[in-house]
Amino acid sequence: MTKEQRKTNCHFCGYCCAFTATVEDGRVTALEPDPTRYPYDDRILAGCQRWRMNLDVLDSAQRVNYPLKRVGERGSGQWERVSWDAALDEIATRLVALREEHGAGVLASMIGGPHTSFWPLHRFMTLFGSPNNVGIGQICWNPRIWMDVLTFGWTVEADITDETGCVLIWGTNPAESDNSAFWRALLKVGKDPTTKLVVIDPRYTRTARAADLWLAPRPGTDCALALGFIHVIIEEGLVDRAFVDEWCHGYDELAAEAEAYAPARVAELTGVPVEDIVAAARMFAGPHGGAYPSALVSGRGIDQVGESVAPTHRAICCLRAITGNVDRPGSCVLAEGSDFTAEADLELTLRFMDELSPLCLNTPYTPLQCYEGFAKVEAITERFGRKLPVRYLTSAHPDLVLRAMETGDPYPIRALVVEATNPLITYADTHRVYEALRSLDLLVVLEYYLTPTAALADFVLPAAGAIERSIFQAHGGVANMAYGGPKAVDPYYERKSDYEIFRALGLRLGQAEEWPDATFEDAIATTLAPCGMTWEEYCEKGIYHRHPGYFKHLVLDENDSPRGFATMTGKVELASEMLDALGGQRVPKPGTPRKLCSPELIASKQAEGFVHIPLITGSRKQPYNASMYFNNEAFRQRSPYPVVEMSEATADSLGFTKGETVVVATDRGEARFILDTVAMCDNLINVDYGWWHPEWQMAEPDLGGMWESNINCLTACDLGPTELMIGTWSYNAIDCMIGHDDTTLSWTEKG
Ligand SMILES: Nc1nc2c(c(=O)[nH]1)N[C@H]1C(S)=C(S)[C@@H](COP(=O)(O)OP(=O)(O)OC[C@H]3O[C@@H](n4cnc5c(=O)[nH]c(N)nc54)[C@H](O)[C@@H]3O)O[C@H]1N2
Ligand SMILES: Nc1nc2c(c(=O)[nH]1)N[C@H]1C(S)=C(S)[C@@H](COP(=O)(O)OP(=O)(O)OC[C@H]3O[C@@H](n4cnc5c(=O)[nH]c(N)nc54)[C@H](O)[C@@H]3O)O[C@H]1N2
Ligand code: SF4
Ligand SMILES: [Mo]
Repeated sequence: MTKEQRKTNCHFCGYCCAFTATVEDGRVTALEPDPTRYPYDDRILAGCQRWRMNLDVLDSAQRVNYPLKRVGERGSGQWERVSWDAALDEIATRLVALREEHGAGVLASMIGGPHTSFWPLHRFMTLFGSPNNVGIGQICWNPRIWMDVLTFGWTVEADITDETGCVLIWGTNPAESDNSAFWRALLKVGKDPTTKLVVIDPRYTRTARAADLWLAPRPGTDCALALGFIHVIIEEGLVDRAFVDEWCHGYDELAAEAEAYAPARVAELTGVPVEDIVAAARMFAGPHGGAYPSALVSGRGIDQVGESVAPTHRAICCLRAITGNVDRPGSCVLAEGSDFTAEADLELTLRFMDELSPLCLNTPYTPLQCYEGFAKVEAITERFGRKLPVRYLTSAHPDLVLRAMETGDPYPIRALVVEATNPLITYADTHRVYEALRSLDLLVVLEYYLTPTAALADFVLPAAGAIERSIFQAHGGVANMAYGGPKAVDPYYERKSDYEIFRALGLRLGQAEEWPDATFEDAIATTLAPCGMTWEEYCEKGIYHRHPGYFKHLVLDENDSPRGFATMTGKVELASEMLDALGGQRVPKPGTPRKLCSPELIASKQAEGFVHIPLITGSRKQPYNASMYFNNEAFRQRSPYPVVEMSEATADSLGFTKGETVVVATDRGEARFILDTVAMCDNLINVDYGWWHPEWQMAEPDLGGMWESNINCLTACDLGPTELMIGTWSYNAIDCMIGHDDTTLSWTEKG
């Protein structure tokens, strides 16, 4: 018997904490936090409810351990265990036949949150010849990346230091979504009387509770709020004139736009009191304008508000710029591209741009989020040696991909690879996704578990998870940072890492030349080579990181002139020349919220006693993560059912009672929840997302109970009413009908 201690990492959230595994005869028998490696912090582990699950998940009875092939009707739950060779040979043969019949665009892929390295999938897709990668691109971080890049030439990070005078947290709730050093830092800021913490969120979250000032705008009105801050800062002479005069382009245009956003009007538009608008603007700008640096972090709350998403992010960028909070210590600092090979190069997309471009479905619908738009912006950032995360910034719009599946227009998409996502639960418009997936000729799902999505597959391929695969978390290459570490053991049973699976498939499709590294670890060693770190050093430290430094626009170029910003004008663009050139807005103007209830639905539901009300969905909560961890018994006991939240005053005035079952509906569909009352904006509801029953039979018609409390049965992703540069659809700031329901929710029958 052998017994060894091995370094490894957890991957139950994006933080990838370091652990030491005790390995006996190829099996992990114990796991202990590793205080020697990034990002060790005993408070993080104390606050984490998940890390002890690692051993159970590694050998859970519910894991898929062998390749499965569908033998019955699609969704019938009848599977045959097949060998890897049989599965991959058949998938490869069918893909080649489909490509011959319909062209390379016939294959699409879908991904989810940052659960694994997605570049092997995208390298496979690129070499196959298809640009049809659908993912979270338009609704998660991506709007921020785009607008940061168009305004500053690269993405911006908060640099919270002792000098920071104010931290503004906008539409993010790290208390629930990010149990990390960042949340710990905010708790410290909250307690520090010399640093102001401002939180902007319609709900009184744990993050809001830590704040000096909490602003609760009505969802989707944040762009008006940001323009209101800009208005106050200009009126009160708090603008950093020196920075604006020398380094900003389009100040007068922005000022003219902000003119119309006096606090009284903004208070009406947003529901935030005038005095709070003024106080927050003063706190961020500093008492004499630029007296101290301020940092700003935004999140998903403002990433998913459809038409308003780009202007909101742009207004926030302008707010940073006019207060001089750009690349100054303690403020908002421009990240740097990675010293190691960027994901854009690993995916090979840039190299095959010319072949992929003509098949790009997004052209001309979303002129920024498409291959042409990407190429225009990339040409500018490239001058500074920065490679943008192409897979996010070109991800195909789900409306267009679903349409190509449904109708064959403009060409048929007949096959789909799904990796580390559960689109029947997490993508918008479940009914539509369901019909489209059912209609496919070939659906391949790489998973840990038989999820509702996997239940519809032709092949389910068993994916290796953390501990049994190495981790290289690189944030798409927008920061000079990667972290993670080695696997402790080889995958259990016949599971394989995602890298192994796509390489094996690639080899069958004649891609051998482009997959020179036999293992993921070899591939990471190659990736790290340019920054001078070996794989062994990376495993030892758990991180590669280089701080980007400050005032980088002042670095002298070859002509001894300050190099400026990587934008069309070389300055921070308060008026965006690129958006203008693409047919978008030069300066930010708020859009209108997405309506999902037709007058007919409103009338018919009102007749049944329903109420028409604004809706936000999916605000993060521990212990779950999107559609994951519902199979954890302890979690289920602690957080037993999906909820709709509203304020007590709203419940009272609308006649709802805490604990009752309610039904929520739009034109797209409906779902049921248990009502809870919490501190939040009045006349608004917040609905959980991700809920299904992993313990139920994973076959039609129930598909793991996914129709009961799945909020994405109500949402939509159609292109028309979205933001038209990126194509962001709405998970927040939508409308719905809510009413009483006499049915007993299946979740409440248990126990
Ligand atoms: N209504 C609404 N919808 C939303 C959101 C919202 O707020 N509201 N949020 C959106 C956002 S921001 C995101 S990022 C998405 C998240 O959506 P998803 O990423 O689709 O959600 P998860 O439940 O995290 O799905 C992950 C699936 O991947 C599997 N998995 C985990 N790790 C691995 C791995 O290493 N390899 C493989 N092959 N599989 C793995 C898990 O078992 C799980 O079934 O949801 C989006 N959808
Ligand atoms: N526990 C848990 N943690 C997670 C995840 C998870 O599913 N569960 N998912 C991971 C992923 S994929 C992501 S992208 C991150 C997201 O992490 P966060 O950015 O923190 O995301 P949310 O909690 O969805 O949204 C933040 C806040 O935005 C508020 N909000 C909603 N609409 C608006 C609006 O119109 N304006 C403003 N100002 N605020 C609004 C909500 O009330 C919510 O409190 O979390 C990650 N961490
Ligand atoms: S914080 Fe995240 S990565 Fe760290 S132990 Fe918890 S779940 Fe795992
Ligand atoms: Mo996300």
